[in-house]
Parts: sequence; structure tokens; C-alpha cells
Amino acid sequence: MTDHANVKPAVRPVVLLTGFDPFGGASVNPSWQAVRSLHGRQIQDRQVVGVQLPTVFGEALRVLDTWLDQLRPELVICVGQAGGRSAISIERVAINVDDAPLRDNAGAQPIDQPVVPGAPAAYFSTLPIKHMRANLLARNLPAEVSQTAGTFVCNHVFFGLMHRLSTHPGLRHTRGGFVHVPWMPGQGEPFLSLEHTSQALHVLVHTALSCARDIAAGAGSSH
Ligand code: PCA
Repeated sequence: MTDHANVKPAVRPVVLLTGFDPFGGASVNPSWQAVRSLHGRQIQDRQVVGVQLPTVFGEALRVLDTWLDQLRPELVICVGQAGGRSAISIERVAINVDDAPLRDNAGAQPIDQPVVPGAPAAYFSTLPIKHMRANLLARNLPAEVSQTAGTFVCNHVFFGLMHRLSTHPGLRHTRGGFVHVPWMPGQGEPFLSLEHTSQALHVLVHTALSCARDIAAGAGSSH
């Protein structure tokens, strides 16, 4: 399911942002609310396209792949909710593991399964994660680099994205990664206002487009 199925093929470079639908009994997901608020915006002369992914193993990646094929974006940032985290979490690494702590929105709960059989154990984000953290902190937005995106649907999508970008010839120049956002008000604590989460995503897109290399070009941050 996507909310923007009528988006035309790109005439200008595209930034693809994805968020998830609510899961685990919640009625909202701030990742989608924030992504939706940026849909249709121009950032550094790029067109931002926001797409909602289902919180469903397998199906989320099928939807993502369709949009990657259609848009051939320059940059992809997938966004998910991480209840309990207090900062915008810029993920460093995706692992080839599905190990669901709860059922997804289709009732599945894979345990100890690969996201992509035969694929590498892990991929690093190709976003300038330290620059992104620095630019958020400089604007008084809470930010951290996270070493794990978990083993639920978010990591599944992050891994599937990075595998696709590293293996599909048409996406060789596309950079991508994953960001977790805190709950929004009303979901529990700690929370971050939707305005701040949206503002943070805008800063992250801007930073990724501006910085081809990271501050300290090391593991996972040299692209
Ligand atoms: N967060 C979940 C999946 C969907 C979402 O927004 C996760 O962290 O895996």
C-alpha cells in the first residue's frame, strides 16, 4: 500500500523517503506522519517523494522495490518508529536477520531467518551518519548514531534496501540508509513532537545531499 500511487516518473532528481503504517496495536506511526509532511517538497532542487510501507515482512520490500524501480532515486532514507528511544537514531548497520519480537501486520513472526538467503551478513549505511548527527545536534534536535536497527520489519527493510542498492546496476549511484524516530506525543514517553521529527528529516535529507563523504571516513561512512 502506498499513499502516492499517482506520482509521475521523475523529471528531476528524486529523494525517496519511506515511513511505516501503525503496528502493534497503535493508531499512528510518527515515521509516516513525518515523511508525509515532506512529500512533494523540493530540497536542494530535488523532488521529495514520500511513500508508506506496510509493517509486513516481505510485502514492505516488494513495495519499496517497486518505487526504487520507478523512481531511480538519488537518495533513499527509510524511516521507522522506535518507541522508547529519545533521539533521532541514525542507523549504522543493517543485518541479514529477521527475528521478530512481535507479529507483523499480517500476523507473521519469523524467527532466526535471513532477510535475503545467501546475501552478506550485513551492510553499512551509505549516508554520512556522523555529519547527520552533528547537523541535528547543531539545531538542538536530539540525535544519536545507533548500532542496531533491531530485527523486526525496520531492519528487514533497511537490509533489503542496502542489498538492492548494492546489487542492482541501475541503483549503483543511489545512497541509502535508515533512521528511527521516537514516539510522537500521546504514544508514550519519551516522545518528540511531530514538528521536530519532520524538521529533523528535512535536515537529514539536506545533509545527505550536501555531504558526499562523512566527517570521519571509516567503517560504513566512507560514501
Ligand atoms: N518500526 C518497527 C517496524 C515499523 C516501525 O515503524 C521497527 O522498528 O522494526
